Amino acid sequence: MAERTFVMVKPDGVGRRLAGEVIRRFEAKGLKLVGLKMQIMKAELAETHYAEHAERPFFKDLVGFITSGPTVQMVWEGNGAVDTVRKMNGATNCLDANVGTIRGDLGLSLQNNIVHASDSIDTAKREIALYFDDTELLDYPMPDDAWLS
Ligand code: FUP
Repeated sequence: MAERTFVMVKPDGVGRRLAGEVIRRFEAKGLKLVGLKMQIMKAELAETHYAEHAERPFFKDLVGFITSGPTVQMVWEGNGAVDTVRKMNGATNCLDANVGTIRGDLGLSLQNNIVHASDSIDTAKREIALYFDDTELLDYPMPDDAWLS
């Protein structure tokens, strides 16, 4: 199976009406959308998602922010999907992110940085399983698959 990664549009991204812009960029790149949903995250799920940061001083703020409004969860598939999406998102702090990236073009904040994406194939597996059942992930051909392989 082609590589998959987990992406989430955060409450600032939804609130600033940028969910479509985020999706547009990954579609235009040639990645394939295989899962999509939205939810206002509960604190327990947010704490599990960000468990690696549990001891960090910004953890409470981060959980407060990510549970503060609607978020969009997606799974994107394609060659090198994990690294490709991380590059397209840009550096964590929007002020450090290169122009041309989502964060570099669309944000000014460290915490409110529009989008999350898995940082490795193992993380992607863990994060996809946190938000999606297997039945919610679609396996289908795209007419342009041959051009993107
Ligand atoms: P990233 O992998 O780019 O999502 O970034 P991290 O996993 O390092 O951090 C997760 C989130 O915590 C970031 F998206 C923003 C937030 N954060 C802060 O609010 N303050 C910090 O000092 C570092 C990260």
